[in-house]
Amino acid sequence: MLRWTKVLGVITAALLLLGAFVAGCGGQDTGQGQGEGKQETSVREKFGGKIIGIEPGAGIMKATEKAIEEYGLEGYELVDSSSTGMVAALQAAIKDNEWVVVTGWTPHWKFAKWDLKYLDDPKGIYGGEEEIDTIVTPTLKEEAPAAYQMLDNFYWKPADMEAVMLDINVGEMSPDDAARKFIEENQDTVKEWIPPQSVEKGKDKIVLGYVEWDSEIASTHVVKQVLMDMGYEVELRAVDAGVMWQGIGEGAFDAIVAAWLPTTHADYYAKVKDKVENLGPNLEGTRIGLVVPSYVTIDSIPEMAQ
Ligand code: PBE
Repeated sequence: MLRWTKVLGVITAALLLLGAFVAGCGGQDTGQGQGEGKQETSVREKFGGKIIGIEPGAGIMKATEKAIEEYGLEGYELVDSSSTGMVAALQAAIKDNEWVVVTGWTPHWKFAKWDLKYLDDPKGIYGGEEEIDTIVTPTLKEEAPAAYQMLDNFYWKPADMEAVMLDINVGEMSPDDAARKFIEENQDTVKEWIPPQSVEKGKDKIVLGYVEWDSEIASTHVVKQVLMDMGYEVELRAVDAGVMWQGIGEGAFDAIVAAWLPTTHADYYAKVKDKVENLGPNLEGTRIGLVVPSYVTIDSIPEMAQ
């Protein structure tokens, strides 16, 4: 027979356990909005006092140093990393639902993979919309007229570049395979880049300099494959941003398709401007800035100082 004292005992024990559980949950809170004596976690603490950067030579790193100064973010450390390191930090934080702020840019496949947002930049430190220009060495026009014309005609849309980036980074294709796939699937676009047969090929080999940013891996490999289809031998040289600009300035490279202008690479460009030929944009509508997962509850860079 069921005894009431026993039933009451079980209920009491259950209530006590529930009470302990609720108290335990409260204790694990971040402390935000809690009673006296507990400090609110600052925005800076939530970000671990870090901004996850990429390679030191990138324009976005210089812009971020300036942003730290202009917005009074001295408590933050800008961490040197790489494009892959930045994405890995983003991925790890998102997995744990933690706050993270990274140097980010568009076009980039990370926006297709995760729900992310740019922090507003009211002082315009990161500049507005930009373009990516194609820059060649001034002798290329005579040395390889067909390659020169192809590079001059090369123009695509952010969505095109994103498709190639996604195949490489999410689809795990090699950059060359992803470039070939793009060419096969976009024959009308690619046809417009290739000059008529009557244009002279000139020298056999074309050297392209680039930096291993995801966006530039995509564009440079597409150009490589198209030039190869035109009968050129193409050598790609993956270097630092500084070396890329120096290389195109000194004629060590025939071309680069990775000039983010007018802001991101302004300093680099100013140094070589008179020694190169700028063939204009190959893509328009780029952006750089500080990027966070959408669940981060601040919306602007000045709020990072809180
Ligand atoms: N990026 C991608 C480069 C240009 C291309 C934005 C990382 C930079 O910051 O220099």
